[in-house]
Amino acid sequence: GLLRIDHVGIAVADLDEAIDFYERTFGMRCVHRETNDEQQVREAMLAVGPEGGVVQLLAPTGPGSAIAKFLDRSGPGVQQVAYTVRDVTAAAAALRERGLRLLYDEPRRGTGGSLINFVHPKDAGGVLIELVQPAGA
Ligand code: MC0
Repeated sequence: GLLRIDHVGIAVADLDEAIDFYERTFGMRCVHRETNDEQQVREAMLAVGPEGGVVQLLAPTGPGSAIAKFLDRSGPGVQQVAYTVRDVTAAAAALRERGLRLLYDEPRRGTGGSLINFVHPKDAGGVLIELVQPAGA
């Protein structure tokens, strides 16, 4: 089952500019930065507050990136909602059994060494859903 909202992912064209906007406008704090070559993204995690969740800012590193395609089609905005799970393989299997298309046969590497998979947005009411099994879980 799902444990909690892991993060909300927002596609941006310029990562540094977006970090600056979130920090200065909303007082969020950038707690992590990473480049994920497989996903072709540069990303930053911004903590909402001491007990709040995190917002993930995602910028493309190349034209083949899912984020580049999203920006071309839709412009900047919410690209995904991610949920924390204990076991991403089991969670993916359970959703597949309920008829949803998962994007990967096997989990791939996400932020901070997590394991991730995605539900196709057309099978989830137009929302790209990410499943996140945190590192060490
Ligand atoms: C596409 N569609 C979306 C969407 N992306 N709808 C809602 N949210 C999105 N993010 C819609 C399109 O508008 C289209 O609708 C339909 O889905 C199919 O589009 P498509 O042209 O067939 O598909 P693509 O090529 O745009 O790919 C969509 C897909 C792709 C979700 C398969 O973005 C993907 O593989 N995403 C998973 C990886 C990813 O997002 N990586 C970046 C974050 P119409 O009605 O026009 O047919 S990396 C990350 O998140 C990691 C670092 C982490 O958190 O740990």
